[in-house]
Amino acid sequence: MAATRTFSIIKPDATRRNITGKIISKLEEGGLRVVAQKRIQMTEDQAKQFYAVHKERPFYGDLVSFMTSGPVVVQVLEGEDAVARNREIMGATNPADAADGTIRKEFAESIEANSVHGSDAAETAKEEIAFFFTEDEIVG
Ligand code: IDP
Ligand code: MG
Repeated sequence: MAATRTFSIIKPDATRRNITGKIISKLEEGGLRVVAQKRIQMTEDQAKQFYAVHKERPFYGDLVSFMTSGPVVVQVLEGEDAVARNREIMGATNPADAADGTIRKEFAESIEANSVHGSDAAETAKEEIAFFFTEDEIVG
């Protein structure tokens, strides 16, 4: 199967605890390759737009505050079946439900501060990558 791409964020709870390297190691050990990466401070507008799909959910406001509470690392990951592979390595949204060995099981603080974001489908991956990166910033 050909390599595909997905979009990933290392969230503020993880940058705050200086564990971005540990998280990237999990992704790499899981068979994914970082082909674009930058550390940014997300603006409120960016966070609102990025999570617009959740705007009716009760946690939306808190989520936007959390995602802008410190720097994040946005990245494009490449590998076989990258979207699903990344979701597998991340584990369930709620760390209490996440499988052993997953990033969220090992590192997440809570259902909100759960250390990583990963696209949920090929189409969203494409949109999310384009939201943060230009094609010439992606170097496979
Ligand atoms: P995902 O990140 O596993 O795809 P989504 O349902 O898309 O999960 O939710 C997006 C993000 O919103 C989660 O990663 C988490 O940070 C936050 N979130 C999801 N559900 C809750 C909740 O019930 N309370 C607080 N925050 C939540
Ligand atoms: Mg999601």
